[in-house]
Amino acid sequence: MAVIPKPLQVKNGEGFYTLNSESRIGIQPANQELNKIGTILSTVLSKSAGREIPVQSTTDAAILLTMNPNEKELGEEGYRLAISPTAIHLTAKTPQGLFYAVQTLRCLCPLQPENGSVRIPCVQIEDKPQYAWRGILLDCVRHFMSKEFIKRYIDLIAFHKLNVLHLHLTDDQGWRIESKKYPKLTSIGAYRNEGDTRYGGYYTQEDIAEIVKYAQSQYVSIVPEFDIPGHATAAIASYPELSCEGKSIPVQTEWGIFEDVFCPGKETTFKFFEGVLDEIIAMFPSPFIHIGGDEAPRTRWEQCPHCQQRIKEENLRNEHELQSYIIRRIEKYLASRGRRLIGWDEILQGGGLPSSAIIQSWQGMEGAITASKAGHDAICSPLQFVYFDYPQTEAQVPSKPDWMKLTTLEKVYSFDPVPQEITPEESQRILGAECTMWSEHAPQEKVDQQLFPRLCAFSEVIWSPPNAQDWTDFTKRMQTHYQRLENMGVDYYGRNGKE
Ligand code: TNX
Repeated sequence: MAVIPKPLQVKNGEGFYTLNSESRIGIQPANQELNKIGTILSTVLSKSAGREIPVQSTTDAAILLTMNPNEKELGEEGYRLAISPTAIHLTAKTPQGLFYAVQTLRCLCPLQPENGSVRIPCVQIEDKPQYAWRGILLDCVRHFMSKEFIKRYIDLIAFHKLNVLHLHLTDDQGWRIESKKYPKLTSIGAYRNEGDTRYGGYYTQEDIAEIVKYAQSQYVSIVPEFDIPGHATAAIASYPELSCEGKSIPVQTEWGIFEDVFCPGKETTFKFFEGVLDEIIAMFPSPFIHIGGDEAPRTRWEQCPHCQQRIKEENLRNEHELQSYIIRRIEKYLASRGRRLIGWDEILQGGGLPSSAIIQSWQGMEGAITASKAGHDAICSPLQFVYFDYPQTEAQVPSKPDWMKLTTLEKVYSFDPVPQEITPEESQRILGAECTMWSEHAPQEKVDQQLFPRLCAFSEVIWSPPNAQDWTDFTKRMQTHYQRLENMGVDYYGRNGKE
């Protein structure tokens, strides 16, 4: 049985359920949401069987999807899947749990029907995830990713039972989201010069609505990131008054960290933050908004009379405290609108952060350790384990200094999102983990080869309990899973599906 991520409990049975001309999918209760899940299951089974397996509002069907609010021990995302020679029962407390039961059933269907018959092995599975936050970041800035591409990724991550898609939407090299209030953010900020051509693109508010809706149908929540106060060149190129110097600068064409950041000395900058955040809040229903906070040089602030004035007026000791002043103000603003702030681990610098702010730890696990000890929730994205822009095979390592970045499949599989240094109580604040796909060196056609198969290992280390994790067993299951990826057109390892 080659299910990835590995389920919590599996009891193998005898024999098979064989899809036949009588096979029907029944749903209970008969409501719209379950009907949608029934349709997803019908698509999977019909494709496998080569004929339509219909969905009906009945309990009298061999394949039965049941939602039962009393199944408390399954939690919000767990499910039970029982396959016998005569029936397939999928049970959960929530629609999301049923959706994951369907994903597991997809892994149990044969890759190809044998002599035209689809046989599904008898088994009893009870499953639920270890962590609630199972995410991936796509950087749609350094290279733009089309709406269709994002939707394809929503399918791929949901199949691996991930539930958060963090979209990195603003940076030095582009601004990728339409603002009606600040139209130059896209008319200027969405494009950069690459030789004689203009490279870029952005999502309209309608595109975002479509992506958000699609993600909801796959139980994926989209967390938008608007990077403040650094990685701001594209915004400053659009509205130069947002920087300390107010000089006109182009959208960046190089990768790196840049000194022109937002000017927190001027009130107009905060007006801008709030205006953009209002639009982001209206577009994304997620309770969480990511405001970046990473890699913000303080050099301009040191020279800026507005910033120095702010430091004085607010009794701040230095520019680090000025950064935390920004984050605190934004946190309050978001909280007043019912949203929680997430920021990269740099937002801990300068202190004074309210405990409701969530820390995403990327420079190792230190951010998560400090955060959880200080009462913050944390998401773990240590670059040593889950930076999938780093090479995954020796062949992908471009040059010597990059050897330390080599992050093999086995290394990803060894990742544990709970740092050793924290107490069991503090570990409750580790919401989960997120892998990242920074795209400086990955235009969208190269994203598959960076993410796969590492995303499969990642899904297992955050879904399955540590005692179910076993590298040898995982690599065996992957042999079947590679064929599934191939069937889905995933270019794992950049081999176009060929080992
Ligand atoms: C660090 S992770 C960054 C990104 C880069 C990435 C490249 C983080 C908060 N900042 O801006 O794309 O490294 O690996």
